Amino acid sequence: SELNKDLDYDVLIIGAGLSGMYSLHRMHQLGLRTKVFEAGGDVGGTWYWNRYPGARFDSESYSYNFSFSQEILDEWNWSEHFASQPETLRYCEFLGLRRDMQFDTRITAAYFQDKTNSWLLKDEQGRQYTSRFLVTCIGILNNYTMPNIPGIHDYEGEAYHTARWPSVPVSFESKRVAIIGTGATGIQATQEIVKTAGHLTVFQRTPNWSLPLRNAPISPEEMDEIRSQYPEIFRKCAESYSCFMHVSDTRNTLEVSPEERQTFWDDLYEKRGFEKWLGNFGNINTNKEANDLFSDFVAKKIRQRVKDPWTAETLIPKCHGFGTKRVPLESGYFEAYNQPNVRLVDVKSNPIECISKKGIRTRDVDFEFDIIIYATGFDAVTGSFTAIDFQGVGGIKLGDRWVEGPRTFLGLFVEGFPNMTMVMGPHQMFGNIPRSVEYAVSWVSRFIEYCRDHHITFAETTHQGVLDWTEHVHNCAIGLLANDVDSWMTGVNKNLAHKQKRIIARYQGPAPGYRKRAEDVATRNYEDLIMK
Ligand code: NA7
Repeated sequence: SELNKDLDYDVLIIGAGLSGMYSLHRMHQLGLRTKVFEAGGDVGGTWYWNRYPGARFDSESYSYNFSFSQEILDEWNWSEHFASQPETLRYCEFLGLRRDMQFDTRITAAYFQDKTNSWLLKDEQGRQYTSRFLVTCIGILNNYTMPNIPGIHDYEGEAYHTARWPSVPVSFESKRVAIIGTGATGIQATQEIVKTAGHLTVFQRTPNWSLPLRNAPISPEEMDEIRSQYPEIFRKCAESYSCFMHVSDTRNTLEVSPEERQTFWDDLYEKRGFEKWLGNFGNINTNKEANDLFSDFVAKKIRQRVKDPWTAETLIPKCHGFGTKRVPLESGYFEAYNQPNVRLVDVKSNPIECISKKGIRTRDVDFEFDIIIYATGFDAVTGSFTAIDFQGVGGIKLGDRWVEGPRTFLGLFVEGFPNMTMVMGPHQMFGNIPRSVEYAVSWVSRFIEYCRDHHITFAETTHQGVLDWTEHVHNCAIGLLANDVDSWMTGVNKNLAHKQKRIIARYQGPAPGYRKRAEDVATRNYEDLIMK
């Protein structure tokens, strides 16, 4: 701190979700003067904002929690295999990481100060803060987007985006409810709201390959059993491709006999969580023929579950294969369409023309609604960064650096942005997020500790480092069917004019490979970076 005595803080952190909370904890352990800014009124990030009915984990609860504190592992009990949003928000609050957090503070600008090698942050109220280091913990799914449909503001009923759900309960009792969007969020909201709504209409543009979540309560005895297995759970996550408890089957889909394949998939279909995706034959993600076979298997299940043949066919994706987008997990989603008060509208064949004062007007039908729910997604990954005016050395804008897609070193550093590290930045390992967060935060805190101990006041990635990492990320993406499909994972958001082109937004190689490369940099005392 002696080095930074003219600055307000040693470290500033933006965001109080999982990344920001754990970063703060590590900075406290280092005894650094730290401040966290959070736009929301409390901790939780994703779990603070996404309070929509039905919001819950698709990761096993006990693979999602932090592993850094034995005390927390001993004290916290999960009540379900896949916890709901209220429980997860309680978990975030329970962590007790609020000291040095400033809530209701939206950072609008972050400028690197060349003369002092420091960061200057500005908030919405015009207040300013300076520090040596900046750690961005702004999430990958943060800036929600509204659909680009005319008339949204004309609507006179209740309207909500799922990512800005009010804290007061919303009643659907005898209401006519519309949901636009059938991603992971729309599917979770639909299957919950259908339980109480008077009438529900789902507006679908693209169907998704969704599979049963198979959630179940956790009894106290079972929780004790899980607790005793934590080391094993975290070991599995550390070794797996994308930090989940599931390991893919190395057999080639096409070399397994049809009977054996059918038995394997029938068993898999009964399993919990992402096992059906991540524990599947690995080559369904790379081989179109293998992918088609499993997609057909899932299509048959949808046909068995949905009574009306038109609805069933409309709910089956035709233009993308299974698992090429994030697979939403469901609990009774398909059966919801068997209820007489539920209707599916295919906006591809019957497009939405506008939102009217009373509801939604499509080409064929003029609908009236009491409530419209927008489950229309996010300006993902890079959107969190472009929402803030980041300026690096010589006033260079981060947005300008990334016009052709993100370019980073390890997803942690950006060229021209010294002393700034990103937790869950583009081209970083995502997967089961908390596992990746724990690693990235540990890397960042060891790096900041090193800088402190070696009186380093300037640290930046090299141009070559960025070239090499960007090339590596692009190489890891080769052959994965997911990159041939529009989704938030390929950076596409059809509601945003500048996001119509696919990019490689995330690192898609194995997580252990990511950690090995990042660890090598740390072990070699960060000599890959320019340090002064
Ligand atoms: P997603 O997965 O981006 O889904 C957004 C949904 O909204 C998707 O079905 C879109 O259809 C639909 N959408 C968006 N704009 C429109 C318009 N204008 N008209 C009709 N339909 C529209 O976001 P989620 O919130 O569900 O999930 C994000 C992640 O959060 C999820 O993957 C988990 O990791 C957690 P489209 O597919 O673009 O045709």
